[in-house]
This record gives sequence, structure tokens and C-alpha cells, in this order.
Amino acid sequence: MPAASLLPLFGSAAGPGALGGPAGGGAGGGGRKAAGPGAFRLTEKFVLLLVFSAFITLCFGAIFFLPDSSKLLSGVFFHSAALQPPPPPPGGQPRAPPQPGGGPAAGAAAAAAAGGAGSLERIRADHERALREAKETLQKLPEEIRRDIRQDKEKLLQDARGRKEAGAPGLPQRLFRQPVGAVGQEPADPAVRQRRAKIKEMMKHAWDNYKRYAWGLNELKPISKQGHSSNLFGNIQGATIVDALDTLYIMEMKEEFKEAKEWVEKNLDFNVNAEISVFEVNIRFVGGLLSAYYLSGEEVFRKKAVELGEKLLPAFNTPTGIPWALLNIKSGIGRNWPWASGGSSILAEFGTLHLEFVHLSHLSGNPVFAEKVMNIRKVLNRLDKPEGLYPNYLNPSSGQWGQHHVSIGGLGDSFYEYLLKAWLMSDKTDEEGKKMYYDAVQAIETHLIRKSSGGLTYIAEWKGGLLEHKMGHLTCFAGGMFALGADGAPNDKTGHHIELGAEIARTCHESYDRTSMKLGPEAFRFDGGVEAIATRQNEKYYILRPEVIETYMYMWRLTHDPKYRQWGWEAVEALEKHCRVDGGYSGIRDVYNHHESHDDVQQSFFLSETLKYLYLLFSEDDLLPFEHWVFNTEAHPLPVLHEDDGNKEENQK
Ligand code: DMJ
Repeated sequence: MPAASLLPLFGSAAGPGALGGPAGGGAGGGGRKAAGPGAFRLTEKFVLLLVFSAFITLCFGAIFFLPDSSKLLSGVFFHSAALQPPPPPPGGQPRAPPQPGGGPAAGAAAAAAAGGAGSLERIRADHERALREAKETLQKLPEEIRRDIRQDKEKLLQDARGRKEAGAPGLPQRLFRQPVGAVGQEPADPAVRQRRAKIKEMMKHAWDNYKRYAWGLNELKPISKQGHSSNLFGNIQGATIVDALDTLYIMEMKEEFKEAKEWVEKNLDFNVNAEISVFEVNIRFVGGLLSAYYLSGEEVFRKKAVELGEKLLPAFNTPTGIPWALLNIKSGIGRNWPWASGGSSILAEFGTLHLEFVHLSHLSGNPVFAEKVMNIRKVLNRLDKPEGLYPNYLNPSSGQWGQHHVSIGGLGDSFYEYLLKAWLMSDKTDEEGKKMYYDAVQAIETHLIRKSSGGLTYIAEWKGGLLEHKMGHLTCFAGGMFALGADGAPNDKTGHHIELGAEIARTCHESYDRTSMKLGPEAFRFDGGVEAIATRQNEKYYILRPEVIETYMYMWRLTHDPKYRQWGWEAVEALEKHCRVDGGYSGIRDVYNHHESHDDVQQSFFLSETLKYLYLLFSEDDLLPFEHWVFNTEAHPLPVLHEDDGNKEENQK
């Protein structure tokens, strides 16, 4: 390429073939043949050749003896007018990124191919300028050359930064309008205000310690005061930062939000060779970024959310379109958890992508995300459901259920939550989601919900028709879900669904109240003579989970019964007494013990969910009001796509 591109410079003086190229040295040509009046004699040719080679040697010598020859080479060989970036369009809009397959060489070739005297002239002028610059550069002191290089580099960096801030290349321009309720008023009651301020202080303690000891890593180990990595995120980093963004925003922790945003801008990187959990990355990272965007309007969050969403798409490359649980985001190769029944995908995992993926389509203008999750529904609706229940395992290749295990806790939980919230988020137009939700609740009531002899309502687990009378901490979210869905319940069942929510809230509160630490165990049972108590050692831990507090928050908002704030405050006191340590907040190994044994993990969901729900419990209802927001399963608020805001078409997809 370089030699070829130098030829035209000399072509008009010596003519094609002057250097013995095909035209002169081929079968019908030859330097020795006298060929008319314009031809040179051999000695003249030799002298010319000598002068010419001396000139070339001089040029190349100049180039290669410079301190940064690669920079200069690129100046000489790639400095074609065709390669100059176009002038900025009016209004200083960002330039379009280079086209795939483009680049300097392609540009020069295109210029040459365009041919014509004009482009030859241009090329000549460019080369002359490059030689001039080379000569000038040779006259500079090394220090001056270094300074020039530094300045060039800085300019390039600045341009790149400018493009980044201006938005993601390829994303449609979008006018940002902050949804209603991104900020709320101070609580009117001073006692409530004080409690809310205390919760903000807890957030500060959790955040500051994460920042001090584990900044940029996924989570904090608050006892050993170092980072904690979980294999759920592969080597994607910064889970706590992304998960905490919206909590920082609604608590008006502006400095902290700013530093978190800067970290995302500079360091959040998805171009890693990492096998991740599609579900966890979706609810924490995609959800966290989407909420941060909708609250703040900062383009960087929209861009990162869409970029990550695109990385997750290969997970859907299965015969049925039911996604894999695990995905290598570099290779795009997916698989399922080795322990999951017969290579199945998990209901709560593939069923908890809907809200985020609908918003990804909304923000990117690319329907593919919404199509993927709508197809999941299609597959589910084609299947027979045992007793109208959804088993937790579904094989993505055969499209058949795995083991018939049904749970509203782990492995099943947020699938039901997302059916309801998909309907609410669509401004109540997603009739399919609505029907699936209320049908499922009907089957759950008939087959899983039971009352203990002591009068506690609980949700058991179903294993091939047999009930296991155990309820997980995770299942406690269902109280809030039933209450949230009460409004649309068929057959005048609104009151009944609110009552169901209240009963689950009471049972879950009992599971806290019956421990020594007043914090709930991972699972509690209603058999063997106990009620709402964990009987197995491996079910007695508490890992800062939010579900019980989440249900208090929904029940408070929907009933304004003061007991929910009271119960929430009991949880705050227990967290402060048993989980707070110098270096942050830690989970507890046995909540029935009188002495804390800490598990040394500050889970990222403590900042995104537990503290957020507590803060909302002590806020006025105008902060993130339910008419305008739904919370994803990691408590990241996503706006309702109101029909009268121009979302009609979107909701009908
Ligand atoms: C969170 O990551 C989410 O709420 C998820 O749906 C289930 N569990 C954890 C918190 O307990």
C-alpha cells in the first residue's frame, strides 16, 4: 500500500512503466528499445534513476529517524483528503461512527478508485504536505515533538469523550422527560422524618464502607474489609455501584450518585470474557442502569443498559427461545445450571426478564428485546400446566417441563411478580399478562395456600402433588404482590387479595418475631409442631434480604395501617443491633442464636432493595407513586408506559 500510493506522485513526469512496471517491462515493452522522440538514453535514465532513488532514500530516512515514526508514517500514508473527518454538522451534533469495514486503508483505496485528475491532484498535494511536515518536524527539538504528540493524543481522547457523552452511537435521539415522582416531599410528620433520616444514614454507612474497602468490586466483605466477588456476575464488576444508583438518587445523595455515575462512565465494562447468570445480571445491572436513566436522564445509563441487553441476546439461541441460565458474554455460548432438573431453565430466571426487555426496546427502538420475552409467554401458553400451576423447570430444547416442583419462593417467585407488573407497566393494556397472573394466583390459592392451626396463612411448596409445609423468606414478597394486584382482581376479589397480602405480611412478621434477633430466617416451617420457625440449621441464616420489608412497604402504601411502619422500624432496630459492623452491614448465620456470627457479606441488594423499601416506607406516597412506576424484582423503579404519553403502539406489541 505505501509504495503503490507513492507512485502517482512521479507518474506524470516519468510516465507509466518508467520504473520497469508491467507496461514497460512486459513482453511487448522493454527499457532498451528506443521508442520515439520523448525517450531517454540509457545514461540519462541511469542518472534520473540515481536522483530519484536518492530522493526516496532521503524521505524514508527522514521518516524512520523521527522519535515516533509510526505517528509520522500514518501522517504520510494515511493523510488523504478522503480520510479527513467531515466537518461537524450544524449544532455540533456527534459525528456518525466509522462504518464497519472502513478505516484509513479502505478510505485511501476508495479515494484512488474514485480516480480522476481531481483525486490525483489531491493525493499529490497531501503527499507534498506530508513531506513538508516531515521536514519541519525534523527541525524541531525532541521536546517539541513530544509535546506535539501529547497534544494530539489529548485531542483524540477529548473527541472520544465528547462522543461518549453525546449518547450511544446507533441509539435514536430521545427527548428525556422525567417521569412523575422521581423526587418527593419531606414527610410531614417530624417523627417519620427522623426515621427516614436514620435510614439514609444507614445507606451512607453501607456506601461509604463499600467505597472505602471494595470500590469498583462487586460487593463488600464488611468484617474483613475487602471486596467480595460472586460468580453470578462473571468478571463484570461494580454490582454494588449499579445496584445502588437509584437508591442514592431518591435519597438525594448527590455527591455519591455523581461518583457512581463517573465510575459507570469510565469503568463499567461488558467486553469481558465472563460466564454470567442472565437473570442476576438482568435484574441488577440492566434494571439498575434503566432506573438510573429514567431518574436522572443521563445518557450514559441508557447506552450501557442497551449495550448490556445486546450482550444478553445470545442466551435466547435455544430451540424454543427459552433462554439459558448462564451465558458467556464473549463467546455467546449458553448452558443451564448443572443441578437443574434434566438440563432445564428456571421459571423465576427466564420469567424475570420481561420488564427490563420491554424497556430496552422502548429506549433503543429495537423490537428484538420485547420479541424475545413475548416468545417466552407463547411457549408457556402452549404447555399444559399441572393443576394450572407452573413447574419451576422447563427444558429449553424440548420445550417440556422438568420436575414438577412449584414454588412461589426461590425458583418460581418473580415469574408471577413480572406477570402482574407487565400488565401494570403497560398501563393495564397487556391483557395476556393480566390473565396469566390472575389464573396463576387462583391455582396458587387452591393448591398452595394453607392456614396453620395457630391461624397463620402461609404458602407451601408443591412437589408432584405433595405439599411441603415450608415457606421461604423469598416467598414473603408475595404479600406485597397480592396487595398490589388487588385492584384488578376478577370477580370482586379486590378485598380478598388485599386481605391475602395482609395475612402473608403477618405470617412473615411472625417469622421475624419468633427469633432471638428479630430478623427472619431463610425458611420457616409449619410442621412437626412448629409454626413460622426454622427447624433446620441450614435454614436459620439471614442475608440482609428485603422481601419482608418489601411487603410492609406495599401494605403501608395500600392500606396506611400504621403497624406496617412499626414492623419496618423493628427491622431497622434489629439490623442496627445485629448486622451493623464497623465496615458496613453483614448477614447473620443463625438468627435464633443470642450471639451474632456474621457471614461477612454486604449483599448488593441490601442497598438496592432493603434500604430503598425502608426509605419508601417512611416517605410520603408521592415518591415513586405506583400509578407511575413499577419496581423490578431488585427494587429498581421503571416507569409505567402510559398510553397518553405516546406509548399506545408500544404497549400493543
Ligand atoms: C434479589 O436479588 C431479588 O429480589 C430476587 O428476585 C430474589 N432475591 C434477591 C434478594 O433476596
